[in-house]
Amino acid sequence: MVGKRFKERMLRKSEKNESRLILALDVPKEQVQKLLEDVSSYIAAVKIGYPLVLKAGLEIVSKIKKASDLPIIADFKIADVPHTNQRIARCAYDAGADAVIAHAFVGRDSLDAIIKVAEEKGDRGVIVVPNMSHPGASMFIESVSERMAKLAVDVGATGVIGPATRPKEITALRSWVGKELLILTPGVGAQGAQPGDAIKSGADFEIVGRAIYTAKSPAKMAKSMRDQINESMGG
Ligand code: OMP
Repeated sequence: MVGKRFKERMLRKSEKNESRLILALDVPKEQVQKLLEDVSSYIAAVKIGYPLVLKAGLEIVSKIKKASDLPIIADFKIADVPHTNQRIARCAYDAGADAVIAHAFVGRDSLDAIIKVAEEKGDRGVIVVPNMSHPGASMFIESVSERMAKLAVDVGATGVIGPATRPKEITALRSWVGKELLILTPGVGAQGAQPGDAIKSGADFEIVGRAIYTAKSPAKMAKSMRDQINESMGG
């Protein structure tokens, strides 16, 4: 498995902040600093994707890296031919990302290319997408999610994305990927899942964006969601 170092970092941060929450930082760059100041002690990692990077530039990853010790997951949903995948992953890791998110549907060679870069860059993480949280996932992706989850294991990925919105599919996902791979689950809050439901079904972390960053007090909301998840785990 690639990315053991990234996985250990995430788990250490998770333990320190007693948190299974990942913040989806899909906000304008002007909001980043304050939001991170408010919620950093209640989360285990941040996920940075196109909504922020396409406006702020890739250097926002480096800036956040310098300003905070939270693990950074670059959510570029990488989905291209092998050599392009490799270049995208290299850009993300060079900017300071600890892990990248990549689509599985492009096939084994495209994922292998990313895993190779992750190894070269010092055991960074690769999170593969075998399923998604939105209703449209039922059109195509759900029907092949078992094969894609097993591909994630075969290529040596660090983890997979699972749909918090459909907890039964997380239980199935866990049975396909085994214990070692991390399962990160978006869909909590704005997309309808309750904090804790995905973890109870076998996930390791819950990804939350809008429910936290549009709240009147993001700090209170992050703390409350973190605590709800912990209570659901019996902690
Ligand atoms: P909220 O719906 O605002 O909590 O944000 C969820 C975050 O997770 C966004 O950054 C989405 O792009 C991302 N996401 C999903 O919502 N569903 C998926 O199936 C996969 C992802 C992802 O890979 O992070």
